[in-house]
Amino acid sequence: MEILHSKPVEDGFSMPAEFSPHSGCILIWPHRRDSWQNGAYAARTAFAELISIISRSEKVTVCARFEDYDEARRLLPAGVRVVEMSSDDSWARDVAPTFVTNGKKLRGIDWGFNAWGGLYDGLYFPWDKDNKMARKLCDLFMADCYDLRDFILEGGSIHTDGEGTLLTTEECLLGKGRNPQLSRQQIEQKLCSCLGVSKVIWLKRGIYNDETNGHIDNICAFTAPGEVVLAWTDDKDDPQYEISKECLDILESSCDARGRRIRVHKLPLPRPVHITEEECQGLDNMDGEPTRTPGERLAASYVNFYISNENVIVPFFGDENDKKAAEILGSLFPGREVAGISARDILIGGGNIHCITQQIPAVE
Ligand code: KQY
Repeated sequence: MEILHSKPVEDGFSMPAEFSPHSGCILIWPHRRDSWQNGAYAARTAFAELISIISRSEKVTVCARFEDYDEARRLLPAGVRVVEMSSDDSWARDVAPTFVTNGKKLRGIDWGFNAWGGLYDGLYFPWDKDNKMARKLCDLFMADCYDLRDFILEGGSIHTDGEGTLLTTEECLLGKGRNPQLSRQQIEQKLCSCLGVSKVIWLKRGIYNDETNGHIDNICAFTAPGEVVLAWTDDKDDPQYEISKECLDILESSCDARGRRIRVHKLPLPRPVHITEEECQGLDNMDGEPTRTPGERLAASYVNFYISNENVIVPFFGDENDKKAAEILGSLFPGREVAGISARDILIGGGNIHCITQQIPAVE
């Protein structure tokens, strides 16, 4: 595996859309006791269910710490590969490589990772094991690796349509915790030269109370070139309303890289989800402090789905909108079957299905 210091675009590489074919998917077995309640046991059940659905149509690799390997191996289907790898937490979307291809070869991008904001407003310290995962995974997959460690970026903060357009949020990419030394224009330039896009659509903010500083993958996602789903509420008293309306206005007045007007499909949100006292008691303290407060609103959204080769796997929250969200996504992905996963135990960790997966694009 070679470490590359050029930029993917100058080598003819770009990032395909998630709805393009995959050769596999990477996840990390959850273990962090201040992220996942009850020693991560409940989350492990949800991860195992998700992994088993993805593995119907993709080769899944799960990274597990030395001390968790036996349990992961026991709980996961035989066709899933479990490899020992150290990690600080379990967000493959953000710490695994962003894969780029030239159609024939696969390469990975190793962005800098600082736990969603470093010493400014990051969520844990240290994060050095997570920051080394992208490079180790490139090695595992024999994919040459672009060294972009001087640029802080998480996979959950970008979505591409594979045809030159990228979606992101100002709240995240222009925040003080990532790359405060770079201007918006310089950040846009970096995205274009690394991912093969020529048009960046900047939404202002992500889901209300999202601790990632508003990752795009929780509020808006491409379902096809020129088409997106947007997390939506009609409740004007919900602080989310103003955020989603602002996104809608931007999207409806935007064209993509190929000049198409963006078509927006509203995906209803579940009723607000709040963490309970009992759930908080199941979380260990971090540096002596609780990581969540009883009653805190969690960043629940159906937009945080994963598109596998044969399924669209959607978080369910035990809400009346679970069915509606599944129906909408089913109509937008006619060739794939929608599968719902009871995702509360993943959500308590601060993200959802999309955040714990990283697709590996298929190449010839
Ligand atoms: O949503 C994500 N991509 C990651 C969430 C991290 C939460 C850490 N508690």
